[in-house]
Amino acid sequence: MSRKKRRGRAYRPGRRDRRRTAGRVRVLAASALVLALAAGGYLLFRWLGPGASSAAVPASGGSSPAAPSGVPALTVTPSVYDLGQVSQAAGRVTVRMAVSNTGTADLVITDMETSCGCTRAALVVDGRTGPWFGMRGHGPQPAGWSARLRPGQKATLLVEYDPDAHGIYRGPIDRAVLIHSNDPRRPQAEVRLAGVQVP
Ligand SMILES: [Cu+2]
Repeated sequence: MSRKKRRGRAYRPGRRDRRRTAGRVRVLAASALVLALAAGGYLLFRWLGPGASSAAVPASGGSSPAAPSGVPALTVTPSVYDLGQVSQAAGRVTVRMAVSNTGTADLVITDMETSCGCTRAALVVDGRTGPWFGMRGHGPQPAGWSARLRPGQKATLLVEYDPDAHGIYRGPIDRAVLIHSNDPRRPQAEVRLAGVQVP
């Protein structure tokens, strides 16, 4: 019964088709509006965006001014820090790694995390130490923090290892720190902490 009804309607041109056409026109108009807004937004971004602002700030590293098409690049040295022998009796150890923006646009570090509850990391930028980041779900994970490094700018990554975190432990240590940034080639850069825990 309802089948017949549907078939009947499908063959009858009229108000329904006009409505459908009007709907299509509306969809087309909405698509055009979205495209226009996107194009406008892009032009505004090119005009006011990070390229424009970093061009106003003299880049301390490169001789060429940061082009709008510049790319940030996070470099951390060393990529593996060997603690050697870590004495559990001596307690916590903190090491420093050199972080720099070797790219041609502002580097924005938005988050950090470690691979284990015994390890935490903080970034020192312009003499100011940021919050400590630990393992997701097992350590501090501050929200709303970010650090900006201009092209050529340097910072210091502090990594702290707590030998008491796993009770009495003897043996090899291999921990990682992940640095999340806008570096398109390495959005999650990993550095490692190695060593051997002894009494
Ligand atoms: Cu651990």
